Amino acid sequence: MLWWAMLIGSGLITALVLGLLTAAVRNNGARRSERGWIWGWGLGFTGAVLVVLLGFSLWIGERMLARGDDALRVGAHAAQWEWRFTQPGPDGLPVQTVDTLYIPAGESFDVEITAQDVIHSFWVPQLGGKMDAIPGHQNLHRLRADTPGIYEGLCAEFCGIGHSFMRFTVVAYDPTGPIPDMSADLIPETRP
Ligand SMILES: [Cu+2]
Repeated sequence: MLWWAMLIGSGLITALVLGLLTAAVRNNGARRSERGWIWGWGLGFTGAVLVVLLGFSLWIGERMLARGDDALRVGAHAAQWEWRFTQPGPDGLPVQTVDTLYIPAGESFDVEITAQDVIHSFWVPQLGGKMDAIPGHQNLHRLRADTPGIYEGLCAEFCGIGHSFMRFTVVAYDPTGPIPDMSADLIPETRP
């Protein structure tokens, strides 16, 4: 939603600039009031668009912060070179998986991001921004998948020779249906 608002806002300003360029190229010598252009369109219009975008992004950004409410919590633990995820299993109890995170679609969830060895970075481009995974420290990151589907994620911080293997998958399932079969991704020692 923020992305679309930014696109519309910057599109409006780009249209204004292109319109002015076209007018300048086609100018047949007629002089218009410079003052009106500068104050009205140059400052008034672009300023209004930027203020609306700023207000909107503050409002959306505030709602995107992880906070102590009752949002679902999952864990993402980075290590050279894999991700270990903790999330509710089929019977509601937490289970650990490797390189695949299962979350319900349509609701916000917080990821507790930690690291084993060096700094990694958790990133699912389609769901939101990046968050560092730092050894000895826990970062919280709020995300949300609006529709069920499979979202690709990756480590976004160079973390050693196996860095490019640190890709993972987020499976967003329909919360009204059954939880998908996770058995292939369960960590062997935690397999029931
Ligand atoms: Cu990494």
